Amino acid sequence: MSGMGNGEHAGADIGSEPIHHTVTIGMGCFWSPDALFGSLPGVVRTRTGYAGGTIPAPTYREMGDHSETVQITYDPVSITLGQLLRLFWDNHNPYNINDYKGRQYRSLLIYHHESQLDAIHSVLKERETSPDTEIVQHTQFWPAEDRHQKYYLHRYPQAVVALSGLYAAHEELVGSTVAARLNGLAKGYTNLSRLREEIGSWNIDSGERERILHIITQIRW
Ligand code: MHO
Repeated sequence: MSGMGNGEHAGADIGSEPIHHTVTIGMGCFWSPDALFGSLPGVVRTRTGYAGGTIPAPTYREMGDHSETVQITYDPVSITLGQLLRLFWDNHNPYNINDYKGRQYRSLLIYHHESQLDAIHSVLKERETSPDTEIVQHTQFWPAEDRHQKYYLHRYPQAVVALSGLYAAHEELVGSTVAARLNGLAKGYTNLSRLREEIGSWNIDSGERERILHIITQIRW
């Protein structure tokens, strides 16, 4: 997934290939925002991880000065950064009174390209008060352990087993749009009929579409 950096903003026209953008957000425990943003049409991929600090190779137990974050890759034609940011600020408490959240849970917004600053400033202007969110440029993102990826989907082991038939590597499964949506479904941020309708509009071959629909229809959500 090295292709998720700044390079994705370069090159205005690469034919019909969609250009994806990335933003990384910290808004407390990363399980729920992984599901919230993963449920949204236009979000291509989510990953939980540690960012915003300096120690190398952080883990959940030894996070050091990093924060829990979700890295969101999105198609800016389908969903704007402004929409993502409104959801970000409307779905957590972005104030850190007396540092009660500590670094692990602080409100953090990491932009991946300077062109994202305009949207950040204009959404900030819409707000009545200015949040304590720290806004910094992306340097390094350390993916979290498997058990923290698509956390709510783990409640449906059948779904994970079925999906592993679609993806050769576990990392591919975790990084798939389908897993992001199903994690959102498992948490209750979307519903089955909305999801089926969306999958009907995806630009994938009909065999793959059938296999995905078959899997999600089999499971009792
Ligand atoms: N209160 C949650 C936080 C987990 S989140 C990955 C728990 O430990 O159950 O920080």
